[in-house]
Amino acid sequence: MITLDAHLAAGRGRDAAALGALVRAMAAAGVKIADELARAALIGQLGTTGETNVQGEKVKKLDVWANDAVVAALDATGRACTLVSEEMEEIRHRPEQCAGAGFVVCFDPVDGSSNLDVNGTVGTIFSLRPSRGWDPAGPAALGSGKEQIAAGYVMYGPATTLVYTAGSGTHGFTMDRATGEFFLTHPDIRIPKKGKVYGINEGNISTWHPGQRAFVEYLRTPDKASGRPYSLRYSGAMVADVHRTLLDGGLFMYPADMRDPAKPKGKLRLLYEVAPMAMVVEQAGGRASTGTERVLDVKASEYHQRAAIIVGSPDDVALAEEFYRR
Ligand code: FDP
Repeated sequence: MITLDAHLAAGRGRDAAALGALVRAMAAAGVKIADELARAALIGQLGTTGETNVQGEKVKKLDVWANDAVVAALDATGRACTLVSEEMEEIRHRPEQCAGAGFVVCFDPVDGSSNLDVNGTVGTIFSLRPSRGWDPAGPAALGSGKEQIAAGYVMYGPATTLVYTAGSGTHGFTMDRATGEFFLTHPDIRIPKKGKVYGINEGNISTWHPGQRAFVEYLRTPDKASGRPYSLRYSGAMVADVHRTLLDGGLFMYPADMRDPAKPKGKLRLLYEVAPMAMVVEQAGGRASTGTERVLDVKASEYHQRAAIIVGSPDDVALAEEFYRR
């Protein structure tokens, strides 16, 4: 079986070596995080630190620990010019790591933190953009999600899985727990054109756009010919819900809160959740939309900007967009 190392070594393009080093670093951090998660209840690593972050959320011990693990692994590559993390209010810019093929790495060390204390699935999401000519003074210079040259995630479930794309297909690897080595188990993933499952937090229904409400109502309405009703699955961790959607088809949605229609509010973060997952799914033949535009066209104006996402099978996402237009 092909290892992640061999797969990355076969990468082409002028930044392939640096890109390979950074994806390997994410895998190395993933091995450590998987181990820490498995022991967390035994070594006092569950629960919160007692601090509250800028978003007013309680900081979990494992969020901080995993952030440090990812930063250390990326730093060791010498290519991590700028780091943008969900767990760091400020970006971390290291000019000495920007020479040649330096990268902006955006990451969420533990996605789905609310699952941590209940032994649920969580993940780590990452996105790489070239730092060439980038002005660290402003996120606008990052451009849209189309500037990403690689993106992926590690999922800590019954098995630890790494899925990544460097712009030519989406590939899945499974970690051998005995050695920490990742093997290619899901080469060139192709998402089904249409699915049978949708994932969304329906508790938020009163805040949705009318098109979103009508679309979910449509998915729930029986009609044999079009394969309805769809089933609902929602894990509370974007990584787990997107992974299921990637393999089985259907939709994962976190739409905007439209209580003030003039100010739609997404929940998930554009740079290290929404844009990377959009690239991963598009590279597998899927689509990702905010409901009204392609996710990868959205430009960041803030590092911790939030955005809506409807991601999954191409026919299902296209239909969702149609409901938003009605
Ligand atoms: P969490 O807040 O637990 O870290 O990253 C945000 C995220 O999890 C996603 O992983 C998940 O899909 C979503 O939020 C869950 O939010 P709700 O609890 O509002 O459904």
